Amino acid sequence: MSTSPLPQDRIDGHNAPRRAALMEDYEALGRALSRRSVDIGKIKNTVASFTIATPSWATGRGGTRFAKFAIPGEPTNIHEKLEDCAVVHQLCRAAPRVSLHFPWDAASDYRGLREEAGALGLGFDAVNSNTFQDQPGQAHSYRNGSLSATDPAVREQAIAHNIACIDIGKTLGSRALTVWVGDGTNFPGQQDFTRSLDRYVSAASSIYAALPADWQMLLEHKMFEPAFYSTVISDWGSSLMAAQELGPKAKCLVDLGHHAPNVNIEQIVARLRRVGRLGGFHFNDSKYGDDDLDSGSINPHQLFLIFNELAEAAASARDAFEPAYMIDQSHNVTDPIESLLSSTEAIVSAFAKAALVDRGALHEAQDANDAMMAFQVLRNAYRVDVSPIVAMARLEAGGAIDVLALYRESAWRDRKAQTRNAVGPGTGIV
Ligand SMILES: [Mn+2]
Repeated sequence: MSTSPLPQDRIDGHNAPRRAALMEDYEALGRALSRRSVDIGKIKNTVASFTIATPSWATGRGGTRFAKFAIPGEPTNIHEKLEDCAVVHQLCRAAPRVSLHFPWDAASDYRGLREEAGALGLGFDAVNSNTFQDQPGQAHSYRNGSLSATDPAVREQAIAHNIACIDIGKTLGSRALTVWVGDGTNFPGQQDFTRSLDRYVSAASSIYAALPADWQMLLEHKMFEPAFYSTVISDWGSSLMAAQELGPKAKCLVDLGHHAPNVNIEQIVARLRRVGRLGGFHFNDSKYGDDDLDSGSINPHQLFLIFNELAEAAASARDAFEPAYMIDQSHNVTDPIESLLSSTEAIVSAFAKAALVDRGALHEAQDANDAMMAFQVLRNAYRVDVSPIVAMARLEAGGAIDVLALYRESAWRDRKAQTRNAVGPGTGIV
């Protein structure tokens, strides 16, 4: 039985007065695209098939190293987080899976949790392990690292935790384990670069051995933070090296904020794809570092160029090309549901624009070394306002034409503030 958080009549009632205007915009865009021999219906169907995962931790207010400012009605447990993710999916119809993080999302009954999510219209994406902080009652501290720690007992504990995450994921119906470690150094000479990577790969191989046949292990790199001099999996090169040593089920996960400033991320996408090791994405935006700002809020053009590479890869795929897409942001100053809705819209729009790129014309211009026309092919796709396509795909799937307007009308957060426990002041990094 479905237990959608918002009544469908409310969504239908919201859409009714907006439907005619959307139809008008959609048809006008359809005429403009048909002059370029593009069938808007085909693009809309491609857009409708695009989905992204939401992370459970992004449903609560995030914080900085300094503070977290909670809002009334914020979720305080996994059940409430699932409910909020279901609201996001119900309105945007593009976020049907949730990515859990352990032990933050620990529950007593994972079979029951899977049923609960299913009733809300949700499934589960990759499970995420956490060896970057200590938990109450834990035998060994991760203060000196986890999978790359010098103490074998610490490494064993980190391996066991990752294997426990895989076991939970099996019950939930997940098919991937995402591993990011905070291991690294703050001083030159603190650790040997080579030996710490050796320890990481050796420990990771014990986790890899526990993966079910149809699972993937996604390795997430990050250049700095919490370690500020070096990290053990610092960049896509180290990540690829580790993935290749581990085996074919190990792939690289690209978090858009985990690079040096101005790095050409779209080229990294193409490189990883070339060797079949592009496992997935964590979407967010960045101005200075790992800012975890809302997707598309700072550099929507970069987001488009990344999707352009993904579309190129999908068009020339020799085998299944299904990268795991997830939002990974910290919502410090907004209602997290609003940020997830707005970010999903930005991500789906970038995907839609990339689908509009005339690949034949692009390849022709590239082969003729016509730099200007090659660029114009991308520009012609980028400048199309695809919002009628995205809204139409959403409407046809039962979602809202104006997601933020409907969310505000629903007074969801205010209503939840009456029933959910308050989150006290505290610090939070996520
Ligand atoms: Mn991430």
